Amino acid sequence: MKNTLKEKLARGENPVGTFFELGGMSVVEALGRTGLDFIIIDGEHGPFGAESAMDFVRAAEIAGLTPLARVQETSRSSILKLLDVGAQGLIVPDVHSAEQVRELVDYAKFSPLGKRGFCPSRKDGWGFDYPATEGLETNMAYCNAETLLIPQCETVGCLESIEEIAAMDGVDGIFIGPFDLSIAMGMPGRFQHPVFIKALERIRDACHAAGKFCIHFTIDPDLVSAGFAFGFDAMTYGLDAMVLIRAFKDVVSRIRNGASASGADGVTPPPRS
Ligand code: 3PY
Ligand code: MG
Repeated sequence: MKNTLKEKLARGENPVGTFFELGGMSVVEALGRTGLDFIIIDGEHGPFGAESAMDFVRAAEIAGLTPLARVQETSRSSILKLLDVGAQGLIVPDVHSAEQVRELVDYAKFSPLGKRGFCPSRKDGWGFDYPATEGLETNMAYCNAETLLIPQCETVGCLESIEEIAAMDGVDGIFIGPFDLSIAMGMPGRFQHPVFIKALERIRDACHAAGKFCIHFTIDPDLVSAGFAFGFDAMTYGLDAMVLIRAFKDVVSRIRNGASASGADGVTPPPRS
């Protein structure tokens, strides 16, 4: 299946996604009605394994969202399984070195880029979908191009090697983890600190010098546009659970303050006099 997130990035559009933590295919369907471009099925901080991720991938495909998945750990089987169930890109957390990323390329990309193990699987309709129908070499080249390997830059080791990592064949882009990166840099949550901003600039510039994309993450809705203005190619806003809580808190507080009772939400009729 063509990777629409990759196409949008290539066209210089500003894709926006969110972390999927709540579980449930109805949640994926609902997110498909929001205008978001991608979801990240979170196997690191979320509870999901490959089996439930497969169902969320299916739901995302139907809902018009690009299904990315964050792997639980940097092992061969974590990576292989999520790609085989059809995730169209992997976010890989807790990367510390270029060496480790070379290993990730081996796990995630077929020959000649890496050493990904092959078996007909859901990703290619168990051997019955294009490009499996065109032969193994075409299938492998197609998967290499259409499934994105995206290490996270969230450790000092990764930051220090970011130029080498971003330039590596098989690495499609970098995802910044601002929470862990700021913690690792000894400035937890101080996202406006000049040293932290310098680090963000370094990561962004390393990606762009290598012709790769750079995705950032924020839990502040007002910082999504600021992220694009800063030069990030895609933004991830929040977590589904957090956005749901915020939305209901807002509605409840408006109800308590009488705003919706007066018809101010444009939906609720004003009270009869
Ligand atoms: C971070 O900010 O560290 C992340 O990994 C986002 O989930
Ligand atoms: Mg992190």
